[in-house]
Amino acid sequence: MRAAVPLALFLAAVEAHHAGPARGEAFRDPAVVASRDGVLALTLTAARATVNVGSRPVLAAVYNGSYVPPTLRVHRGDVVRVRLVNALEDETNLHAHGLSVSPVGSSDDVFLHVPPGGAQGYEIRIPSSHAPGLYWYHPHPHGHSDDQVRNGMSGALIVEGLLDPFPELRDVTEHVFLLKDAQIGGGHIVHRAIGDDAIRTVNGMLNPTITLRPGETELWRIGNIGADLYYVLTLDGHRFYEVARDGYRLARLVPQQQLFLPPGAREEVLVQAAGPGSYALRTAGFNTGPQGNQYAGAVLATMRVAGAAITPMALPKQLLPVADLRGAVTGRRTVVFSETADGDTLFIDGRTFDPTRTDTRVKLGAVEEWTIRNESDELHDFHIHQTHFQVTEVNGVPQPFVGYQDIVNVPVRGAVKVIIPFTDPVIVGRFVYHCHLLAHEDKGMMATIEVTP
Ligand SMILES: [Cu+2]
Repeated sequence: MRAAVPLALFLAAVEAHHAGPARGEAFRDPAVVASRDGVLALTLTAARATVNVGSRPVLAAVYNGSYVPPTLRVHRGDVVRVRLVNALEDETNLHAHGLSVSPVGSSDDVFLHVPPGGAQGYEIRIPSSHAPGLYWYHPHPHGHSDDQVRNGMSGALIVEGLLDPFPELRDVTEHVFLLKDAQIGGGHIVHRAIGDDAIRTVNGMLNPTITLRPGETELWRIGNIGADLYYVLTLDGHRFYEVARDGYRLARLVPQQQLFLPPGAREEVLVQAAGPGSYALRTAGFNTGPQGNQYAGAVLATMRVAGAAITPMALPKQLLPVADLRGAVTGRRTVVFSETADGDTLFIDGRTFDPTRTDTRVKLGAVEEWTIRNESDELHDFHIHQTHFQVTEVNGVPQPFVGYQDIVNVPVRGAVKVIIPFTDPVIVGRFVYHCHLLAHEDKGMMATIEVTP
């Protein structure tokens, strides 16, 4: 489990939002660009444009003139060729969040910055052994990441094959739910304190209606691809059956009453519709701590169940085995998150980000246990590029092993332990780890790591 949310806080928020906004438009999945014959070729132009956010025209910095850019669908072994054109006034670049791919050259290299007016070709090779699931792409230029993602520069990337090993699930209808929050003033995206007056959208829509038949099973691929907000999801009258976290399939199906998605996290879940009726998909109000932010919940979408009933399919309990890394640890480190009293400067191990400094050196083949300590009075979430990890402890409490993830919440004045495999030769090179509240990352809470052969 990701660290739990206090139940009282959660229930209070649900109570406060029973009267959600009226039902909106019909749910739509984002547009798709799929690979063909092993190649996905695409130009992404970053520019200001008037886009549609919750049925309102808003001036925002976006990719290809859309608040929700295309979902990229690739197969294992494919190559992704993106030409990034920067028509913004600030530098930008492109990061493929969660992919275990090369961090060097023109692959997933966040040290590479594209100046205003410039362009850059990226070529990202997806290994044939890559984990299938939901990943995402977004800009990662230090100092501008928060601004650009807040504007809407983020989209989904799906590596096909998540349900392939399970014949009974292969024909399940799937939908992509991309969660973004927007602060809008005077017809454009504005920056207020994190969460203040933010509207919460799914695929750029306010409370869209998704329709299922009674008993129907669907795969919902949910990504928190906003910049700074936490989501705590519930679906009235239903449970979620968790298949994968952050693109990594779990060893078994995990029933969940709620899904906790810190900034950057993804959940892929099966939903099995109950009887006819209307059920709200909600996110609860949230408080990130005494030095953090507090924001309201919202109804994100409405599930309408109608039509001829289907006999609910039997869901598998076990998925496929996942290797438990606890016996494989070769070394240990501690990483400390802290910040100044005014919250304007944030540190990892007492230092702000410096791209020219190498903070951590690891030999390929190492499997390390990292203790991530939060010495501040607000939440942070830890993310490392190019690899996933296994969460083993939260505030000293051992966590049951069910799979991997690439985002973990770090409680206020608390600590988590994770085991990170640096074993895939494709990740050799320099990359980063950071807090995925992008406002924090931009204010210094990021560090560099080099994996050497
Ligand atoms: Cu943070």
